[in-house]
Amino acid sequence: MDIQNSVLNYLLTNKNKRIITMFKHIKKLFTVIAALSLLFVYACDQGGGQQSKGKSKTLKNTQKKGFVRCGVSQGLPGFSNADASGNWSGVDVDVCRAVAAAVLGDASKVKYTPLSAKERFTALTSGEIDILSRNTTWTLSRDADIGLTFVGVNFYDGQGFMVRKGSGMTSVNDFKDGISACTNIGTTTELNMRDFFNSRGISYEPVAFEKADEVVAAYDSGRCDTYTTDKSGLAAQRTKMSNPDDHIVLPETISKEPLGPVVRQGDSVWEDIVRWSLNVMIEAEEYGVNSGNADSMKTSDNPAIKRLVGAEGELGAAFGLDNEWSLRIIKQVGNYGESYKRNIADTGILPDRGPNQLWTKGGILYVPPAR
Ligand SMILES: N[C@@H](CCC(=O)N[C@@H](CS)C(=O)NCC(=O)O)C(=O)O
Repeated sequence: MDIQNSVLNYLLTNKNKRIITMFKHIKKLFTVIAALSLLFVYACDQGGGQQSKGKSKTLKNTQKKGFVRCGVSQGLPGFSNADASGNWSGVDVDVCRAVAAAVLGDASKVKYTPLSAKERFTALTSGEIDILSRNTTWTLSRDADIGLTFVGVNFYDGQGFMVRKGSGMTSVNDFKDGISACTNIGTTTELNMRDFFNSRGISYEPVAFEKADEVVAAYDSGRCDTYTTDKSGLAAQRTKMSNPDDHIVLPETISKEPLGPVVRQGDSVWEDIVRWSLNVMIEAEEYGVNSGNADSMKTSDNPAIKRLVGAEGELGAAFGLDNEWSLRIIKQVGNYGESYKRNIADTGILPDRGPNQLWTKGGILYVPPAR
Protein backbone atom coordinates (compact mmCIF):
# COMPACT_ATOMS: atom_id res chain seq x y z
CA MET A 1 0.00 0.00 0.00
CA ASP A 2 2.82 2.33 0.97
CA ILE A 3 4.70 1.51 -2.19
CA GLN A 4 1.57 2.11 -4.19
CA ASN A 5 1.12 5.53 -2.53
CA SER A 6 4.68 6.61 -3.11
CA VAL A 7 4.42 5.63 -6.79
CA LEU A 8 1.20 7.62 -7.06
CA ASN A 9 2.76 10.60 -5.28
CA TYR A 10 5.79 10.41 -7.57
CA LEU A 11 3.58 10.38 -10.66
CA LEU A 12 1.43 13.29 -9.41
CA THR A 13 4.40 15.46 -8.49
CA ASN A 14 5.96 14.75 -11.86
CA LYS A 15 2.65 15.55 -13.62
CA ASN A 16 2.45 18.86 -11.72
CA LYS A 17 6.00 19.62 -12.73
CA ARG A 18 5.14 18.88 -16.37
CA ILE A 19 2.03 21.13 -16.17
CA ILE A 20 4.06 23.96 -14.59
CA THR A 21 6.72 23.65 -17.31
CA MET A 22 3.99 23.69 -19.97
CA PHE A 23 2.49 26.88 -18.47
CA LYS A 24 5.94 28.48 -18.45
CA HIS A 25 6.27 27.70 -22.18
CA ILE A 26 2.82 29.11 -22.94
CA LYS A 27 3.69 32.27 -20.97
CA LYS A 28 6.88 32.67 -22.99
CA LEU A 29 4.93 32.16 -26.23
CA PHE A 30 2.42 34.87 -25.24
CA THR A 31 5.23 37.29 -24.38
CA VAL A 32 6.77 36.68 -27.83
CA ILE A 33 3.37 37.14 -29.56
CA ALA A 34 2.71 40.37 -27.62
CA ALA A 35 6.15 41.73 -28.52
CA LEU A 36 5.63 40.82 -32.20
CA SER A 37 2.19 42.50 -32.23
CA LEU A 38 3.66 45.68 -30.75
CA LEU A 39 6.38 45.64 -33.39
CA PHE A 40 3.75 45.16 -36.13
CA VAL A 41 1.57 48.04 -34.84
CA TYR A 42 4.65 50.26 -34.65
CA ALA A 43 5.66 49.33 -38.20
CA CYS A 44 2.15 50.09 -39.51
CA ASP A 45 2.16 53.38 -37.67
CA GLN A 46 5.45 54.27 -39.26
CA GLY A 47 3.89 53.50 -42.65
CA GLY A 48 0.97 55.82 -41.93
CA GLY A 49 3.31 58.49 -40.69
CA GLN A 50 5.41 58.22 -43.78
CA GLN A 51 2.31 58.42 -45.98
CA SER A 52 1.42 61.75 -44.40
CA LYS A 53 4.94 62.89 -45.21
CA GLY A 54 4.20 62.63 -48.90
CA LYS A 55 4.04 58.97 -49.82
CA SER A 56 0.75 59.41 -51.67
CA LYS A 57 0.50 56.89 -54.48
CA THR A 58 -1.78 59.18 -56.48
CA LEU A 59 0.60 62.11 -56.00
CA LYS A 60 3.55 60.01 -57.11
CA ASN A 61 1.69 58.74 -60.19
CA THR A 62 0.48 62.24 -61.03
CA GLN A 63 4.00 63.65 -60.83
CA LYS A 64 5.30 60.76 -62.92
CA LYS A 65 2.63 61.28 -65.60
CA GLY A 66 2.98 65.05 -65.53
CA PHE A 67 -0.74 65.80 -65.46
CA VAL A 68 -3.74 65.64 -63.12
CA ARG A 69 -6.49 63.32 -64.36
CA CYS A 70 -9.75 65.12 -63.78
CA GLY A 71 -13.33 64.03 -64.50
CA VAL A 72 -15.65 66.85 -65.55
CA SER A 73 -19.10 67.26 -67.13
CA GLN A 74 -19.86 66.92 -70.80
CA GLY A 75 -20.40 70.66 -70.91
CA LEU A 76 -21.88 72.87 -68.25
CA PRO A 77 -21.07 76.57 -68.75
CA GLY A 78 -19.60 78.20 -65.64
CA PHE A 79 -18.65 74.85 -64.08
CA SER A 80 -16.86 72.72 -66.65
CA ASN A 81 -17.13 73.61 -70.31
CA ALA A 82 -14.80 73.34 -73.29
CA ASP A 83 -14.56 76.06 -75.94
CA ALA A 84 -14.23 75.39 -79.66
CA SER A 85 -10.47 74.82 -79.29
CA GLY A 86 -10.98 72.34 -76.48
CA ASN A 87 -9.91 74.66 -73.63
CA TRP A 88 -11.79 73.85 -70.45
CA SER A 89 -13.00 76.50 -68.00
CA GLY A 90 -15.32 76.80 -65.01
CA VAL A 91 -15.26 76.74 -61.22
CA ASP A 92 -15.05 72.93 -61.21
CA VAL A 93 -12.23 73.06 -63.73
CA ASP A 94 -10.44 75.55 -61.45
CA VAL A 95 -10.30 72.95 -58.67
CA CYS A 96 -8.39 70.65 -61.05
CA ARG A 97 -6.17 73.53 -62.15
CA ALA A 98 -5.47 74.43 -58.51
CA VAL A 99 -4.31 70.88 -57.76
CA ALA A 100 -2.12 70.89 -60.90
CA ALA A 101 -0.55 74.21 -59.82
CA ALA A 102 0.08 72.77 -56.34
CA VAL A 103 1.53 69.40 -57.30
CA LEU A 104 3.01 70.02 -60.76
CA GLY A 105 3.73 73.74 -60.67
CA ASP A 106 1.55 74.40 -63.71
CA ALA A 107 -2.24 74.86 -63.64
CA SER A 108 -2.53 73.88 -67.30
CA LYS A 109 -1.23 70.35 -66.71
CA VAL A 110 -4.65 68.71 -66.47
CA LYS A 111 -6.19 65.97 -68.58
CA TYR A 112 -9.97 66.39 -68.65
CA THR A 113 -12.31 63.45 -69.07
CA PRO A 114 -15.91 64.46 -69.87
CA LEU A 115 -18.32 62.17 -68.04
CA SER A 116 -22.08 61.74 -67.90
CA ALA A 117 -23.73 61.75 -64.47
CA LYS A 118 -24.24 58.00 -64.75
CA GLU A 119 -20.63 57.06 -65.50
CA ARG A 120 -18.82 59.58 -63.23
CA PHE A 121 -18.35 57.48 -60.07
CA THR A 122 -17.13 54.36 -61.87
CA ALA A 123 -14.54 56.47 -63.68
CA LEU A 124 -13.16 57.46 -60.27
CA THR A 125 -13.31 54.10 -58.50
CA SER A 126 -11.86 52.25 -61.51
CA GLY A 127 -8.83 54.57 -61.49
CA GLU A 128 -9.52 56.26 -64.84
CA ILE A 129 -9.47 59.68 -63.13
CA ASP A 130 -8.01 60.92 -59.81
CA ILE A 131 -10.42 63.80 -59.10
CA LEU A 132 -14.08 64.10 -59.97
CA SER A 133 -14.93 67.79 -60.17
CA ARG A 134 -18.27 67.73 -61.88
CA ASN A 135 -21.20 69.52 -60.21
CA THR A 136 -21.63 66.52 -57.95
CA THR A 137 -23.87 66.63 -54.90
CA TRP A 138 -22.40 65.44 -51.61
CA THR A 139 -24.86 62.98 -50.09
CA LEU A 140 -24.60 60.37 -47.35
CA SER A 141 -24.98 57.35 -49.61
CA ARG A 142 -22.41 58.59 -52.12
CA ASP A 143 -19.90 59.51 -49.41
CA ALA A 144 -20.46 56.26 -47.52
CA ASP A 145 -20.13 54.29 -50.75
CA ILE A 146 -17.06 52.16 -50.68
CA GLY A 147 -14.57 53.95 -52.86
CA LEU A 148 -15.72 57.58 -52.73
CA THR A 149 -14.75 60.52 -50.50
CA PHE A 150 -16.07 64.06 -50.81
CA VAL A 151 -13.47 66.69 -49.92
CA GLY A 152 -15.52 69.88 -49.62
CA VAL A 153 -18.07 72.15 -51.24
CA ASN A 154 -17.22 74.58 -54.03
CA PHE A 155 -20.81 75.56 -54.83
CA TYR A 156 -23.90 75.51 -52.59
CA ASP A 157 -26.90 74.81 -54.76
CA GLY A 158 -30.47 73.50 -54.71
CA GLN A 159 -32.84 71.91 -57.20
CA GLY A 160 -35.29 74.03 -59.16
CA PHE A 161 -37.68 73.92 -62.12
CA MET A 162 -37.69 75.76 -65.43
CA VAL A 163 -40.89 76.30 -67.38
CA ARG A 164 -41.91 78.18 -70.52
CA LYS A 165 -43.09 81.69 -69.84
CA GLY A 166 -46.15 81.09 -71.96
CA SER A 167 -47.24 78.17 -69.76
CA GLY A 168 -48.70 80.54 -67.19
CA MET A 169 -46.96 78.65 -64.38
CA THR A 170 -45.19 80.92 -61.90
CA SER A 171 -44.79 78.55 -58.95
CA VAL A 172 -44.53 74.82 -58.26
CA ASN A 173 -48.01 75.18 -56.78
CA ASP A 174 -49.26 75.47 -60.38
CA PHE A 175 -48.07 71.94 -61.23
CA LYS A 176 -50.97 69.68 -62.33
CA ASP A 177 -51.36 65.89 -62.61
CA GLY A 178 -49.69 64.43 -65.70
CA ILE A 179 -46.93 67.05 -65.87
CA SER A 180 -43.89 65.85 -67.84
CA ALA A 181 -40.43 66.64 -66.47
CA CYS A 182 -37.13 66.38 -68.38
CA THR A 183 -33.99 65.49 -66.44
CA ASN A 184 -30.67 63.60 -66.33
CA ILE A 185 -30.26 59.91 -65.48
CA GLY A 186 -28.06 59.00 -62.49
CA THR A 187 -28.60 62.22 -60.56
CA THR A 188 -29.98 63.34 -57.22
CA THR A 189 -32.39 65.34 -59.39
CA GLU A 190 -34.30 62.20 -60.38
CA LEU A 191 -34.65 61.14 -56.75
CA ASN A 192 -35.69 64.57 -55.43
CA MET A 193 -38.22 64.92 -58.22
CA ARG A 194 -39.80 61.59 -57.27
CA ASP A 195 -39.97 62.60 -53.59
CA PHE A 196 -41.37 66.00 -54.50
CA PHE A 197 -44.19 64.84 -56.79
CA ASN A 198 -45.07 61.78 -54.69
CA SER A 199 -45.26 63.73 -51.43
CA ARG A 200 -47.58 66.23 -53.10
CA GLY A 201 -49.67 63.49 -54.67
CA ILE A 202 -49.07 64.81 -58.20
CA SER A 203 -48.79 62.21 -60.98
CA TYR A 204 -45.91 63.00 -63.34
CA GLU A 205 -44.08 61.66 -66.36
CA PRO A 206 -40.29 61.59 -65.94
CA VAL A 207 -38.40 62.02 -69.23
CA ALA A 208 -34.77 61.18 -68.47
CA PHE A 209 -31.69 61.06 -70.70
CA GLU A 210 -28.05 60.25 -70.02
CA LYS A 211 -26.57 63.20 -71.93
CA ALA A 212 -27.33 66.70 -70.69
CA ASP A 213 -27.60 68.04 -74.23
CA GLU A 214 -30.35 65.51 -74.94
CA VAL A 215 -32.26 66.77 -71.89
CA VAL A 216 -31.90 70.39 -73.00
CA ALA A 217 -32.90 69.56 -76.59
CA ALA A 218 -35.95 67.57 -75.43
CA TYR A 219 -37.20 70.37 -73.19
CA ASP A 220 -36.36 73.05 -75.76
CA SER A 221 -38.36 71.22 -78.42
CA GLY A 222 -41.43 71.08 -76.17
CA ARG A 223 -41.14 67.40 -75.17
CA CYS A 224 -41.55 68.32 -71.46
CA ASP A 225 -43.55 70.87 -69.48
CA THR A 226 -40.67 71.46 -67.11
CA TYR A 227 -36.90 70.97 -66.96
CA THR A 228 -35.55 70.18 -63.52
CA THR A 229 -31.97 70.12 -62.20
CA ASP A 230 -29.67 72.12 -59.88
CA LYS A 231 -30.54 75.80 -60.16
CA SER A 232 -26.99 76.55 -61.31
CA GLY A 233 -27.51 73.94 -64.02
CA LEU A 234 -30.77 75.57 -65.11
CA ALA A 235 -29.03 78.95 -65.37
CA ALA A 236 -26.12 77.42 -67.28
CA GLN A 237 -28.14 75.24 -69.67
CA ARG A 238 -30.53 78.05 -70.41
CA THR A 239 -27.70 79.70 -72.39
CA LYS A 240 -27.89 76.74 -74.80
CA MET A 241 -31.61 77.09 -75.56
CA SER A 242 -32.91 78.55 -78.80
CA ASN A 243 -34.64 81.44 -77.00
CA PRO A 244 -33.33 81.70 -73.43
CA ASP A 245 -35.72 84.54 -72.62
CA ASP A 246 -38.75 82.37 -73.29
CA HIS A 247 -38.11 80.47 -70.06
CA ILE A 248 -38.27 81.23 -66.35
CA VAL A 249 -36.88 79.44 -63.32
CA LEU A 250 -39.57 79.03 -60.66
CA PRO A 251 -38.77 80.60 -57.27
CA GLU A 252 -38.92 77.41 -55.17
CA THR A 253 -35.86 75.34 -54.27
CA ILE A 254 -36.81 71.74 -53.43
CA SER A 255 -33.52 70.31 -52.16
CA LYS A 256 -30.00 70.94 -50.86
CA GLU A 257 -27.32 70.31 -53.48
CA PRO A 258 -23.88 70.99 -52.00
CA LEU A 259 -21.61 70.44 -55.01
CA GLY A 260 -17.99 69.53 -54.55
CA PRO A 261 -14.95 67.55 -55.67
CA VAL A 262 -14.69 63.83 -54.95
CA VAL A 263 -11.64 61.56 -54.72
CA ARG A 264 -11.16 57.82 -54.56
CA GLN A 265 -11.13 56.41 -51.04
CA GLY A 266 -7.83 55.06 -49.69
CA ASP A 267 -5.29 57.82 -50.37
CA SER A 268 -5.75 60.25 -47.52
CA VAL A 269 -2.81 62.44 -48.53
CA TRP A 270 -4.27 62.98 -52.01
CA GLU A 271 -7.65 63.65 -50.39
CA ASP A 272 -5.99 66.31 -48.20
CA ILE A 273 -4.19 67.89 -51.17
CA VAL A 274 -7.45 68.32 -53.10
CA ARG A 275 -9.35 69.52 -50.00
CA TRP A 276 -6.73 72.11 -49.10
CA SER A 277 -6.24 73.28 -52.67
CA LEU A 278 -9.92 74.29 -52.62
CA ASN A 279 -9.70 75.68 -49.07
CA VAL A 280 -6.71 77.84 -50.00
CA MET A 281 -8.71 79.50 -52.80
CA ILE A 282 -11.54 80.33 -50.38
CA GLU A 283 -9.25 81.49 -47.56
CA ALA A 284 -7.23 83.63 -49.99
CA GLU A 285 -10.41 85.53 -50.84
CA GLU A 286 -11.18 85.92 -47.14
CA TYR A 287 -7.76 87.52 -46.56
CA GLY A 288 -7.85 89.65 -49.71
CA VAL A 289 -5.04 87.70 -51.38
CA ASN A 290 -5.48 87.42 -55.14
CA SER A 291 -3.58 86.48 -58.30
CA GLY A 292 -2.33 90.06 -58.66
CA ASN A 293 -1.07 90.75 -55.15
CA ALA A 294 -0.05 87.27 -53.91
CA ASP A 295 3.70 87.81 -54.32
CA SER A 296 3.67 91.14 -52.51
CA MET A 297 1.69 89.55 -49.63
CA LYS A 298 4.86 87.68 -48.60
CA THR A 299 5.82 90.71 -46.53
CA SER A 300 2.36 91.14 -44.97
CA ASP A 301 2.11 91.83 -41.23
CA ASN A 302 -0.57 89.18 -40.90
CA PRO A 303 0.92 85.74 -40.11
CA ALA A 304 -2.17 83.99 -41.56
CA ILE A 305 -1.55 85.71 -44.89
CA LYS A 306 2.16 84.89 -44.75
CA ARG A 307 1.34 81.22 -44.20
CA LEU A 308 -1.08 81.27 -47.13
CA VAL A 309 1.59 82.54 -49.52
CA GLY A 310 4.30 80.26 -48.10
CA ALA A 311 6.37 82.98 -46.43
CA GLU A 312 5.88 81.46 -42.97
CA GLY A 313 5.44 77.92 -41.68
CA GLU A 314 5.88 74.73 -43.67
CA LEU A 315 2.36 73.85 -44.69
CA GLY A 316 3.35 72.00 -47.86
CA ALA A 317 5.58 69.50 -46.07
CA ALA A 318 2.66 67.50 -44.67
CA PHE A 319 1.56 66.70 -48.23
CA GLY A 320 5.06 66.10 -49.55
CA LEU A 321 4.96 69.43 -51.40
CA ASP A 322 7.21 72.48 -51.33
CA ASN A 323 6.22 75.66 -49.51
CA GLU A 324 5.03 77.56 -52.57
CA TRP A 325 2.21 75.15 -53.45
CA SER A 326 -0.50 77.49 -52.19
CA LEU A 327 1.15 80.61 -53.64
CA ARG A 328 1.09 78.94 -57.07
CA ILE A 329 -2.63 78.17 -56.73
CA ILE A 330 -3.43 81.79 -55.93
CA LYS A 331 -1.14 83.20 -58.63
CA GLN A 332 -2.14 80.84 -61.42
CA VAL A 333 -5.83 80.16 -60.68
CA GLY A 334 -6.80 83.03 -58.38
CA ASN A 335 -8.85 83.06 -55.22
CA TYR A 336 -12.43 81.70 -55.09
CA GLY A 337 -13.94 85.14 -55.75
CA GLU A 338 -11.82 85.60 -58.87
CA SER A 339 -12.81 82.16 -60.11
CA TYR A 340 -16.51 82.81 -59.45
CA LYS A 341 -16.38 86.19 -61.18
CA ARG A 342 -14.52 84.91 -64.23
CA ASN A 343 -16.67 81.81 -64.74
CA ILE A 344 -20.11 82.42 -63.29
CA ALA A 345 -20.74 86.13 -62.67
CA ASP A 346 -19.09 87.80 -65.67
CA THR A 347 -20.52 85.19 -68.03
CA GLY A 348 -24.00 86.22 -66.88
CA ILE A 349 -24.89 82.76 -65.54
CA LEU A 350 -25.49 83.74 -61.90
CA PRO A 351 -24.20 87.27 -61.26
CA ASP A 352 -25.36 87.17 -57.62
CA ARG A 353 -23.25 84.92 -55.39
CA GLY A 354 -26.12 84.11 -53.04
CA PRO A 355 -24.98 81.56 -50.42
CA ASN A 356 -21.66 81.20 -52.25
CA GLN A 357 -20.41 84.32 -50.61
CA LEU A 358 -17.85 84.32 -47.78
CA TRP A 359 -19.18 83.88 -44.25
CA THR A 360 -17.72 87.29 -43.45
CA LYS A 361 -20.02 88.79 -46.11
CA GLY A 362 -23.29 87.07 -45.28
CA GLY A 363 -22.72 83.84 -47.20
CA ILE A 364 -21.91 80.32 -46.01
CA LEU A 365 -18.41 79.85 -47.44
CA TYR A 366 -16.36 78.99 -44.35
CA VAL A 367 -13.22 76.89 -44.45
CA PRO A 368 -10.95 75.68 -41.64
CA PRO A 369 -7.80 77.77 -41.20
CA ALA A 370 -4.71 76.96 -43.24
CA ARG A 371 -2.25 76.75 -40.38
N1 LIG B 1 -25.83 67.65 -58.72
C1 LIG B 1 -26.62 66.58 -59.21
C2 LIG B 1 -26.92 66.71 -60.71
C3 LIG B 1 -25.68 66.62 -61.57
C4 LIG B 1 -25.92 66.58 -63.07
O1 LIG B 1 -25.47 65.63 -63.72
N2 LIG B 1 -26.55 67.57 -63.66
C5 LIG B 1 -26.71 67.63 -65.08
C6 LIG B 1 -27.67 68.76 -65.40
S1 LIG B 1 -27.08 70.34 -64.89
C7 LIG B 1 -25.37 67.83 -65.77
O2 LIG B 1 -24.36 67.89 -65.17
N3 LIG B 1 -25.28 67.94 -67.01
C8 LIG B 1 -24.03 68.12 -67.71
C9 LIG B 1 -23.49 66.83 -68.21
O3 LIG B 1 -24.19 65.80 -68.12
O4 LIG B 1 -22.40 66.77 -68.70
C10 LIG B 1 -25.94 65.26 -58.90
O5 LIG B 1 -24.82 65.25 -58.41
O6 LIG B 1 -26.54 64.20 -59.12
